Amino acid sequence: MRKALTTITAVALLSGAAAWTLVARADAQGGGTVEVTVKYNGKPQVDKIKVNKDTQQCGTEAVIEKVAVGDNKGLANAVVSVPGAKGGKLAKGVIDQKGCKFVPHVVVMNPGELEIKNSDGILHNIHTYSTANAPINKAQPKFKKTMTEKFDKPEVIKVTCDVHSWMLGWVAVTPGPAAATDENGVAKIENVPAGKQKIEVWHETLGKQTAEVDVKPGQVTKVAVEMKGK
Ligand SMILES: [Cu+2]
Repeated sequence: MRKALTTITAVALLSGAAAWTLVARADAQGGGTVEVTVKYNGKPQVDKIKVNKDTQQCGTEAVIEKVAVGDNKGLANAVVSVPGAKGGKLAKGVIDQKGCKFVPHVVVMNPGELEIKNSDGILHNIHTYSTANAPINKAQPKFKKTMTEKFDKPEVIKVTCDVHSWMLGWVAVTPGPAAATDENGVAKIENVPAGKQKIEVWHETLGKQTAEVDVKPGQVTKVAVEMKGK
């Protein structure tokens, strides 16, 4: 009896491994990576306000980057997505409240759970301005290190804190592959279906722009997008 069980387990393990190999191959053949460089020729827009609350964690000045421009005119914090592609495989969304800022400034996730951290160890109150998903207005006391909320519907959600008026973040819930640009304006979107695809770029201050790209399976296709000023 014991021997039979062992055999069944071994067969189950083997077939599991075979299925995994097939899936991995389908990915490599079916999709490619798109490296998008988003540029902006205009000036950075940065607001600075004095802080006189929780200064030990927040500091005495809050810097609000409405348009963050890095080296070579690269635009940070833009969301780059593929509206025509479904079935995203992005990592679980995580946002932290650290130094009385939302980190990262823009979270990109597929529909599902968002982990909300409180590294500051002070009272924050997360407030979302969503329409497709149920809005959240919830205190996160200093002892509560993590909360989890669900965002099942695709939309870009503005996030603020009712305790610290300057805190601002964004959660982009997208059904397919997507990414946010880094400080140099570069975003790598993985698992993009091969063929002609429309790429959409969204920025909180500069709005939307689109580009066309021909995705080659298993390869990195580069595309540059320039955002127009508002
Ligand atoms: Cu706060």
